[in-house]
Amino acid sequence: MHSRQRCGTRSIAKCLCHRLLLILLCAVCIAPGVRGQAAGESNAPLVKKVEPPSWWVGLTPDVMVLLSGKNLQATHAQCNLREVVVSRTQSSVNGDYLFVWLKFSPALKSGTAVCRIVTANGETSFEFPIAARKQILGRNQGLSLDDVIYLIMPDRFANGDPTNDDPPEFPGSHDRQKPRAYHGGDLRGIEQHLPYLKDLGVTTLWLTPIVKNGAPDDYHGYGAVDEYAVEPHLGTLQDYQELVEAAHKQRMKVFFDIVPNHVGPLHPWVNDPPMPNWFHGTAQEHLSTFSPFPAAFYGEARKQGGADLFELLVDPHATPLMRKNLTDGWFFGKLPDMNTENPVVADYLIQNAIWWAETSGLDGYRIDTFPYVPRAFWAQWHEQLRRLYPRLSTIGEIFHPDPTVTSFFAGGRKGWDGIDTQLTTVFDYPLYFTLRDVLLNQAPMGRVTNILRQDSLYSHPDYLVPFFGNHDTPRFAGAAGVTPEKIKLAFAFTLTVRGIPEIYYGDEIAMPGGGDPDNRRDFPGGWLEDQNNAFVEKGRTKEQQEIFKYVQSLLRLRSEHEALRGGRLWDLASDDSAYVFLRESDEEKLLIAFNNGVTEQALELSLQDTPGGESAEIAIVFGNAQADLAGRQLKLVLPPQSLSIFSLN
Ligand SMILES: [Ca+2]
Ligand SMILES: [Ca+2]
Repeated sequence: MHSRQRCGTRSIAKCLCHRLLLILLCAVCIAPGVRGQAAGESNAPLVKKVEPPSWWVGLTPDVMVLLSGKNLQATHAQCNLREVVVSRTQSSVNGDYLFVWLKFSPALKSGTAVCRIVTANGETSFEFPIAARKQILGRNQGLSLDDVIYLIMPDRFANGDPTNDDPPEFPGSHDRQKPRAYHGGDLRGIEQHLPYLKDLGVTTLWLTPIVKNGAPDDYHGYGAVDEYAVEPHLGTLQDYQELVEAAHKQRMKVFFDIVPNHVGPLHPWVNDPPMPNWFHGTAQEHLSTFSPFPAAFYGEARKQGGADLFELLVDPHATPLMRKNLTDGWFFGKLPDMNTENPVVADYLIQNAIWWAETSGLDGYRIDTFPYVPRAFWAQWHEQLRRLYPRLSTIGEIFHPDPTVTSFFAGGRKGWDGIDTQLTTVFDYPLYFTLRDVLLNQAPMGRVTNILRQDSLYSHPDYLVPFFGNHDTPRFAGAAGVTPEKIKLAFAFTLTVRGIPEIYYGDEIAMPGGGDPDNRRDFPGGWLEDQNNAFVEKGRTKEQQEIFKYVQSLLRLRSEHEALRGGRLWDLASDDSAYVFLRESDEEKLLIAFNNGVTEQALELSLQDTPGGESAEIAIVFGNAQADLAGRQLKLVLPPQSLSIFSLN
């Protein structure tokens, strides 16, 4: 009665309806059979993603598969192939992830394993293709001293496939007028222009990351949301495989830009990690690479009594507390930092690198934000990769001007922490900073020798990668007061000094621009609608052709002269504007003379007690300098702003 009263008279019909509904619902809830079915539908296990998506026969004795989905609290897992045994499983508490460790028996043959996952609420399965390894000559080659690296940002180089410009899942992300939107360049565009790159004389392509990103302004590739998929704007996995194969056919190599330190802010793991300690911290609470310690870069803080962040990383007296912000902090406070101390995370990242190497045949990795990952991980990562790919090379990004910092991360020797990172080599950022100071800010030319003398800090200084520009630095040609002569000097030095040089796409045609993103303009001619096509001579302006020809000539010279590639470097003379050095191989001795000054310079030097001491003749090989050798006395006249190369016989 009370309830009738509460129902009131006006809405009595509605009230009764509610009651009826409640009774019906209760009946459904109480009936035991119905309960199971109703709950079973929403609790049924579901696999949405399998990482890695495939594997190979005879590659490793086991593999860890990460399944993403729903309700994956497995009570049992089994595959249909006898040679594929589930050794253990582990699900996340919420059931969104299941790790499945698979063990392969030696009798395993290629095929697709179908693995069944049983939970308290049902069952599901996933397919795991296991292929035979491709035994093709020229896969996973690694760097040699003969190489010249060319850095490409694929979105900005050439549009080989307009159909992928605006993928359905990223509507409106393509707009060439916006500097931070996708512009349409892709993997096919690179493949189509391999003949141009071959003709220029480079041997090795480094592409900025090609994995799938998540934001409309992630054209640069550094915001991964899927470590196993190719970014749809750039093409497909098949496009990447074909590019590597086509490059190998042209006797070129391909380097993959890998980012084990972090994923993009939109990665599904950020709000739902596979394990509670998958990242260093959580989306809500984490350290930032912005350290609370004195934070000026490039040695400035040291002068003020503090230390900069990278210096703390290499300092045996810095406490772990001081280092933690850099190794465990989220990059820029926003990029989720992988917890590589968690062995499951380490395995995930190592398998990811193996998968890309095996699936594509790539020749090496450029490793992003190298110092931000604890060194013990790098040792482990390299060890496992090299066991499978002994020749694979790695180049680490250590963005710092001090060789005592950069060399600490290069492999080949143990640091004070007892760790050898096994990194093949590093980009020569110290030489980059110095060269820019010399060419753009009137620093003495001789300062480069102050960097080069510190080659003693490296196990393999001949593998260092000199460069004067990349996607993170303002365009050299865009700097104030830069002339074609300056651009030529930048190339001349980078292509004749020791090491394996890197050229940033477009610098060979003096592409202008400022800082990011203006340093990432589209290569002219990469798009059908472009008015000028700098990929061909007749489409280049006079200045573009002048620089292109110069770079091409130097690269040809480099390919013809072993001394320019791997030859030992000997300093002969240096001052404010000049630098004269030898490159010596078993075959030949080349004398290289720079004049950064705006006036002609005459130099006189003795070859006594130098590797050129026994030479009787000097002959010009490149450039317009004059030389006169009388006994062991050498007189040089160097034209303003010039490079000249002589051979000593
Ligand atoms: Ca495209
Ligand atoms: Ca880190």
